Amino acid sequence: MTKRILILGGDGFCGWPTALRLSGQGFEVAIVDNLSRRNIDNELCCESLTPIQTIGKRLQSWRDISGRDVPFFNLDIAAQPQELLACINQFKPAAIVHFAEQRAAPYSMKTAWHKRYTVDNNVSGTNNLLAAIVESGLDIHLVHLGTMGVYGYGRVSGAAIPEGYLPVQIETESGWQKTDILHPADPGSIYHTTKTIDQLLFYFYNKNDGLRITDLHQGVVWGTQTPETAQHPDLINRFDYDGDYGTVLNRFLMQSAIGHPLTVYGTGGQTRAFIHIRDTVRCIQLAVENPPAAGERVEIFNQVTETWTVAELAQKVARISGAQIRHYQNPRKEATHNKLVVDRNKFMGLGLNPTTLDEGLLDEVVDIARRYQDRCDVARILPSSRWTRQQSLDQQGEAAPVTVSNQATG
Ligand code: NAD
Ligand code: USQ
Repeated sequence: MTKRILILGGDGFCGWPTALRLSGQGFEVAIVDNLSRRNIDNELCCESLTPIQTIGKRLQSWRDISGRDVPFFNLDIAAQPQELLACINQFKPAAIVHFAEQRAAPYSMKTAWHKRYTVDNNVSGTNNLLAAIVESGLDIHLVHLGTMGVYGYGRVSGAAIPEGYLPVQIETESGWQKTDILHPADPGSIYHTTKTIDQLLFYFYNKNDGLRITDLHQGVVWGTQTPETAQHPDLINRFDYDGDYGTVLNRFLMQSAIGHPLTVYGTGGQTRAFIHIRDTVRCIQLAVENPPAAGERVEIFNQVTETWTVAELAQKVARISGAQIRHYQNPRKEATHNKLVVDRNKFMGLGLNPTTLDEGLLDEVVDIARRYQDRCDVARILPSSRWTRQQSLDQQGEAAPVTVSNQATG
């Protein structure tokens, strides 16, 4: 029998290409989404740089092109637990991929309301899902999209971040005992904090109910299209570029296409982990195809392919496009410089062949950012959320540029 997979958050940036990939690979896929991300576009008065179609049009076009049907359930997993359970009981998935959370760190720090919304939505959604899986009595493998931000970004400089568990030795009455603990959490925003709470929920439901769970600690995703979304304009993936939802590399690519200076926050010495959207969908397929055995602890993978400083990214984009680099006062509270070494052997061991920055970069600039540059609202580019009350008072109005250069200073 074909494996059934329910994709929660399947209308989003990572969820949509994943749904198409798995459907195209012969899995029976259904999508759950409450379209909240599209409502947030309305709230922020900003749209995807790419002209994304309604979910109905997307699914109709996919049916026409592939001959495959993907049912859609419009429901809020944080607010409609009974409907979520009914959906699981009706579709009877072998695996559920959980993307359905508010995922922007700046949006989560905007106001007290945004902090409450992010915690309520993400933590309740994950708990409702876990409770529903238990209540269904079905043997379902849960694959969740976590974040590298649960670890902080290299608290012990130069020490590799392990895949979830840290081996430690604890002194006991009878000597030193070895054990594994979850790597200490060190979130840098309310959004990242919700992912650290998710981890504890997974730990508990795995221990108590024996749920089979894979948590994928993913880095910043860049790029837009996958082979499936590129098949027809109606299938195009979303491309966020605004100060809240746009992530750093896609923002730089878009900025270079429209002649805006690259917006480096602070020194640019922040090192982060990155992965192309094509590798995101491959990793999720690998995770779905390699579930932990019954009784095994929560499986944790680091879903990243390379690490760069923000300044290095800006320099790369400036070199290929001639863009100017501008340093702005950092709207966030984060280390000015950090080293980041990440253990990522598990996906490599399962056969992932990563897309690196240098291969894909030009294509993304030319094909997407330039093609849709007329849709960009320049007023949405600079950041509008601040991490602390003091920063809000100090950096009122537009983010102030602090230096301008043709080369980031790093
Ligand atoms: P996205 O906002 O584009 O997609 C999330 C989708 O979930 C949206 O379509 C939204 O409408 C839906 N959703 C949110 N809350 C919901 C709810 N309560 N009920 C039903 N649907 C709901 O985000 P994305 O970039 O696709 O990220 C997906 C997941 O991957 C997130 O959990 C995020 O934390 C994680 N992640 C993303 C990145 C990245 O760079 N984009 C990196 C690491 C991890
Ligand atoms: N940054 C800039 N200029 C910009 C935008 C960002 O210098 O114009 C800097 C930020 O200060 C930060 C770094 O770039 O140091 C990364 O910021 P980002 O917005 O690209 O990524 P982040 O806020 O960390 O969040 C994104 C996703 C989130 C995911 C996370 C993975 O939105 O869902 O969990 O990446 S990770 O960063 O590995 O935790």
